[in-house]
Amino acid sequence: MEFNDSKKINWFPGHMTKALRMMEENLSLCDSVVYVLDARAPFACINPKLNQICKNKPILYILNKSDLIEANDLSKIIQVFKGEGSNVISTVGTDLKDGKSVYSTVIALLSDKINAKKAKGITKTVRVMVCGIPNTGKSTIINSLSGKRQAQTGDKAGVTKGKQWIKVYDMELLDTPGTMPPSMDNQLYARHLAFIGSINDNILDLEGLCLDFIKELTQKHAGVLNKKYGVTETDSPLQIYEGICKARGFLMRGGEFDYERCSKAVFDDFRKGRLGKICLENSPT
Ligand SMILES: Nc1nc2c(ncn2[C@@H]2O[C@H](COP(=O)(O)OP(=O)(O)OP(=O)(O)O)[C@@H](O)[C@H]2O)c(=O)[nH]1
Ligand SMILES: [Mg+2]
Repeated sequence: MEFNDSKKINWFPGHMTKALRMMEENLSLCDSVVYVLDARAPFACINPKLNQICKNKPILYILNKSDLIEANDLSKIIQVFKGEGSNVISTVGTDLKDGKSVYSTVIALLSDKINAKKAKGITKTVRVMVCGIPNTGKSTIINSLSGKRQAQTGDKAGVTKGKQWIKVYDMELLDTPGTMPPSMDNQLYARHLAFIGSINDNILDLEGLCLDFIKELTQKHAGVLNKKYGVTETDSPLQIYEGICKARGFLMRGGEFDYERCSKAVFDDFRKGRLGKICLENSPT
């Protein structure tokens, strides 16, 4: 089997144009922005279009899915954000305690504004827009923060379709659909977003991407594929791919390799943390 270089990745369906417009329209109602990133690829999760829309509001960056990376990678990433003067915390979206810490950090960030209102006898309702790339855990964090399953969640890109305001005590949170940049100039970042499940699998060449993933893992995370599938990492990426097919029994009638099933299984293993804690980026490229 021969693999062509995987195609340029770009995913910007019409509903994202609509979602970005909705965010622009609603931002003036909001006091701050909670910008949710996937800790496995936090720099790929920065959408310049979103930053442009939010530039006049205080932003709290959330490194979510921090359970899927090692603590030393997490601290390196936090240093990068802090070094740029950004507000940042890490979370496990499903953890109620982390939901509460998102709440208290936002309140602390806006304390001057809240106290100024309080001095005039007004209890301020704090409005927060929760945004980010698809599948980073925005709706999950809102549910943990509110203690109720109010926002729909799911392990694929594009679960939230429209806007939804959710009230928690004196805070109103705007859940928004995940949005991609209109064009992805950095294709390494685009591949990372594809690997972590932030791009709709149906538009991707998963078989070609799996080969890219194997190349990246053998170069930057030696030992991971050997440990999980028993393959020899000094082999070529295609031989490793075929080794995984053999190890997992992904063979078609006639003994041909079932690359498609294999790619789905490898990405499923990675996305669910079954390859171990793997951080694709702990600094910007
Ligand atoms: N391991 C892990 N999984 C998480 C975490 N937070 C969320 N998830 C899972 O990630 C998946 C996506 O979560 P959602 O909350 O639907 O993500 P979203 O950002 O709202 O996605 P869209 O609405 O599609 O943009 C779900 O399967 C969640 O259970 C986390 O901290 N760790
Ligand atoms: Mg959502």
